Amino acid sequence: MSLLFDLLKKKLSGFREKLKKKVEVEEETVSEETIAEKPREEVVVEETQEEAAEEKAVEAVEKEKPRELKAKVSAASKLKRAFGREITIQEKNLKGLLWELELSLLESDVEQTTSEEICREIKQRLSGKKIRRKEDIDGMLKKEIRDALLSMMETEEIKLLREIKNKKEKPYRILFLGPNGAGKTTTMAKLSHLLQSKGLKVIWSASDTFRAASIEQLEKHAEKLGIRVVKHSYGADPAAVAFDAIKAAQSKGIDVVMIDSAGRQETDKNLMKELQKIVRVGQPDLKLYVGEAFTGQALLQQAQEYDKMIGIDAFVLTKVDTDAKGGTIISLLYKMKKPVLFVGTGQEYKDLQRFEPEFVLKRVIG
Ligand SMILES: Nc1nc2c(ncn2[C@@H]2O[C@H](COP(=O)(O)OP(=O)(O)O)[C@@H](O)[C@H]2O)c(=O)[nH]1
Ligand SMILES: [Mg+2]
Repeated sequence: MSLLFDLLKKKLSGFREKLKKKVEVEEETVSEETIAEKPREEVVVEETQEEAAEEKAVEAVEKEKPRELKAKVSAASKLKRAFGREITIQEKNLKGLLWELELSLLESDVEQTTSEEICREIKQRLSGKKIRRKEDIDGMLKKEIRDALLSMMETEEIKLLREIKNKKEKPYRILFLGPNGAGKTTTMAKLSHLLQSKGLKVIWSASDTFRAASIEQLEKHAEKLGIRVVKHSYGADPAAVAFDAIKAAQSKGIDVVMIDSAGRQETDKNLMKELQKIVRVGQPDLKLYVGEAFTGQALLQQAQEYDKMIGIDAFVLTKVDTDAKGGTIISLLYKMKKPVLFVGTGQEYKDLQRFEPEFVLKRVIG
């Protein structure tokens, strides 16, 4: 790391000197008063062959090192120390920063094409931008990167509580989708706990009739939370269970039905047919895809397949308390344009947080 920084420092100090000289020459001939009257002049930063060679050397060293965007933003922004009146940022000045950003994104598990597009967007935002002397360039660069990432993560907001309360014909129906072990059942329990704390009544449909012990697992949670489970036997038709649960909710005035489901491979045709039938019969208001936040590219592929076959309205990303780097969430939001409602932050009922984009930014760019 230190070798890398030495190279960067050398490169930036050469750059600084050059700018300083240029500005000093200008300031000898132009007084402060005339500067005020004159239209602003631009100092365009040119790159010498020497600098280009250094850049290559920096890149070679960087290839072997772990990266930290936080440090790199700050290093690249030393551009600022050049005391020009106004500097126009050119594409070539951004090469190093963008390269670093892309690697940081990839290391945070952002999918390849998404990270390329993010970098392109940031290049567009920054190229040609004029920087005034004394401007906080560290802050400016970070803000541009933040803004670009935020705009790429924008999705339509779903206010779940309001939707549940506004639904005229009770119950509100939520179908939980996603691969085995992703955390569907646990998330169902957490979300129920949350809704119960808001005074809503919940009932469950044990529509994972495939995996051994799934009904018992549901019943254990149900007992702790005081929730009724509608169940059939293993191997039964999951859509029929959902149908019964909805009927039970209608007759008892229960606000929300949560439908569990089995998660095998997304390529499993029978599973997809089973889920399509649950959708036909159960008419869910919300199809919630539960995925593990750290699975990266695989999560995106699975979710796209589920979306094609079943349709997804929103996501819950679980296990962010483990090694989730956050990049998966960026790719998911960018590629699928569907909101992430919650993130799972542990195994307890309370460990469900509303998703905020800041949460990802903190992890990805510091
Ligand atoms: N650390 C952590 N573990 C979780 C989280 N959500 C679920 N789990 C665990 O993941 C495992 C599988 O969860 P489960 O709900 O059975 O997944 P399902 O097969 O999709 O229904 C269980 O051991 C859960 O306790 C989370 O947010 N954080
Ligand atoms: Mg389950």
